[in-house]
Amino acid sequence: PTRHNYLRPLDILAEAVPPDGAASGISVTRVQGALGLQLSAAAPHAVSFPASRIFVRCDLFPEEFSIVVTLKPPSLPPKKNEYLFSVVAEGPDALLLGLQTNMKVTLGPQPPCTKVEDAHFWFDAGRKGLYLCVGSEWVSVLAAKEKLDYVEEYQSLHTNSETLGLEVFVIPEAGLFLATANRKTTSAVYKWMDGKFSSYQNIPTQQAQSWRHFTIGRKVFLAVANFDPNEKGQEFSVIYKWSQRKLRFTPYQRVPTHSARDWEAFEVAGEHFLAVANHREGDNHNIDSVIYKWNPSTRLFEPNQTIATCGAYDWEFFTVGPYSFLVVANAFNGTSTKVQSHLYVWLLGSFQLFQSFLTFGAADWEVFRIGDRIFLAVANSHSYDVEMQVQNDSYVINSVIYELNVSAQMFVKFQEITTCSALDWEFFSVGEDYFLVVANSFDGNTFLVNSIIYRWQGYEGFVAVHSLPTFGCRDWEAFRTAAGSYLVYSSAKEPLSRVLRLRTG
Ligand SMILES: [Ca+2]
Ligand SMILES: [Ca+2]
Ligand SMILES: [Ca+2]
Repeated sequence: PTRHNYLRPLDILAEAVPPDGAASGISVTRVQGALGLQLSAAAPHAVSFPASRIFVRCDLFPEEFSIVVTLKPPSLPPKKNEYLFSVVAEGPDALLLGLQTNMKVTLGPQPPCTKVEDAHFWFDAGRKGLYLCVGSEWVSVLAAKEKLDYVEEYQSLHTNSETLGLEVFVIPEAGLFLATANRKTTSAVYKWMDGKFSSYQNIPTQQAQSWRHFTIGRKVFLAVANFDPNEKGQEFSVIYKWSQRKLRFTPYQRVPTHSARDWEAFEVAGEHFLAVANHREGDNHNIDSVIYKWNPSTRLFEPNQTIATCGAYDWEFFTVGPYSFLVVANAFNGTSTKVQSHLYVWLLGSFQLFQSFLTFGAADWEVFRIGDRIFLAVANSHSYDVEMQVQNDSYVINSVIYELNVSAQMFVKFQEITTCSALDWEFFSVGEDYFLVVANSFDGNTFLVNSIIYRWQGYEGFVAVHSLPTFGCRDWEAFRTAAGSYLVYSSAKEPLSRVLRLRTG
């Protein structure tokens, strides 16, 4: 059957009610301003009309349609075969579909859906969704479109010290966790319990910059990027493994790094990789960052490829169809923050240069998809050049969103957004809307600057919708629980991270 896009919403009752409604026991009534039809209980009646009257240009009854019914029953006796709406075949008068009046709607948490509940409804008040039990599954039949209304402060998380990176992750059967990369000698893992993050485990780190959670098979790992050497002068970052027995992270592998800023974990052709962003070695920012590959027989990560970087800050991995990409944020070459950040593509067993972007103290790349469009946003933190006089506004600069042009096989500038020493972009969605939040950290005078939430508005691109006062904002993460959607951000300038709740209406 062809699609019948010309079908507009129809007032079925208006079709069905005969002009002399009153004579057939139907009267027009008004309840609280809403016009309705009252069916008299005394005279049983079938109000019907042939479907051909509405489907004038199609021979077949549509496979899918929806009916909106507002029913105000004084009382409904549970009679069998009493329908609010039915579709009857022509000729033999066989019932094709019947919407019964004695619908069972359960409220509260998700009830079981077995044979007993078949054809029952469940209304999830939290998510404003109506579900129908079909077979043994709750099928969504009506879902309210969630819209971001505003954000509200939800939890103040006092941390061991200033927090540079945040990582939110789920461990199956253990729960939702937040790892904080703290400036001083102890970082922490928090567990979401009773709707709050509670202290769960402290982990000694050296000026930790970020955490990266990843899994290999059923093994759960958490890698920390240590910026400083330890008290013995040894410089390394550590991969921790989740112990199913201790229910804690335990050290698994030490990896020599140089002022590590970031770890990225990814899989290419069934093999597991970890890439470290080495920021500098001593005063030298022009060093190698390293991609490690998991060796399934030694069960260790081994160096696989080195990539020359300058003041590397962040790695971001993504795929486009069969292609794997890795992009690095290069922040500083020793004299200038105006450097090329490079995008690499996996070809013949290694990453090869694909495209370069001029960036200014690039601190973060964020890849995201809207429909079938692919975007890459860079957070530019600082415009600085030794040879040029440092300008006052060198922190208030543009960060750039690029979009993949598939036919040109390259990313092209999509939008520039003015940011204040941007350190992170985080993409998230609420209902059918897409958002980007930026970590604005410094405007040249103060760390007290607003971080901004932008909403995707199609042709207009991203438009600022919320301004959130932050202090030395360093990292944003979005996460969801059964109870709702949240954002959490860290501060590099005070030992306080904040969880914000996304209020939807
Ligand atoms: Ca990263
Ligand atoms: Ca990011
Ligand atoms: Ca982030």
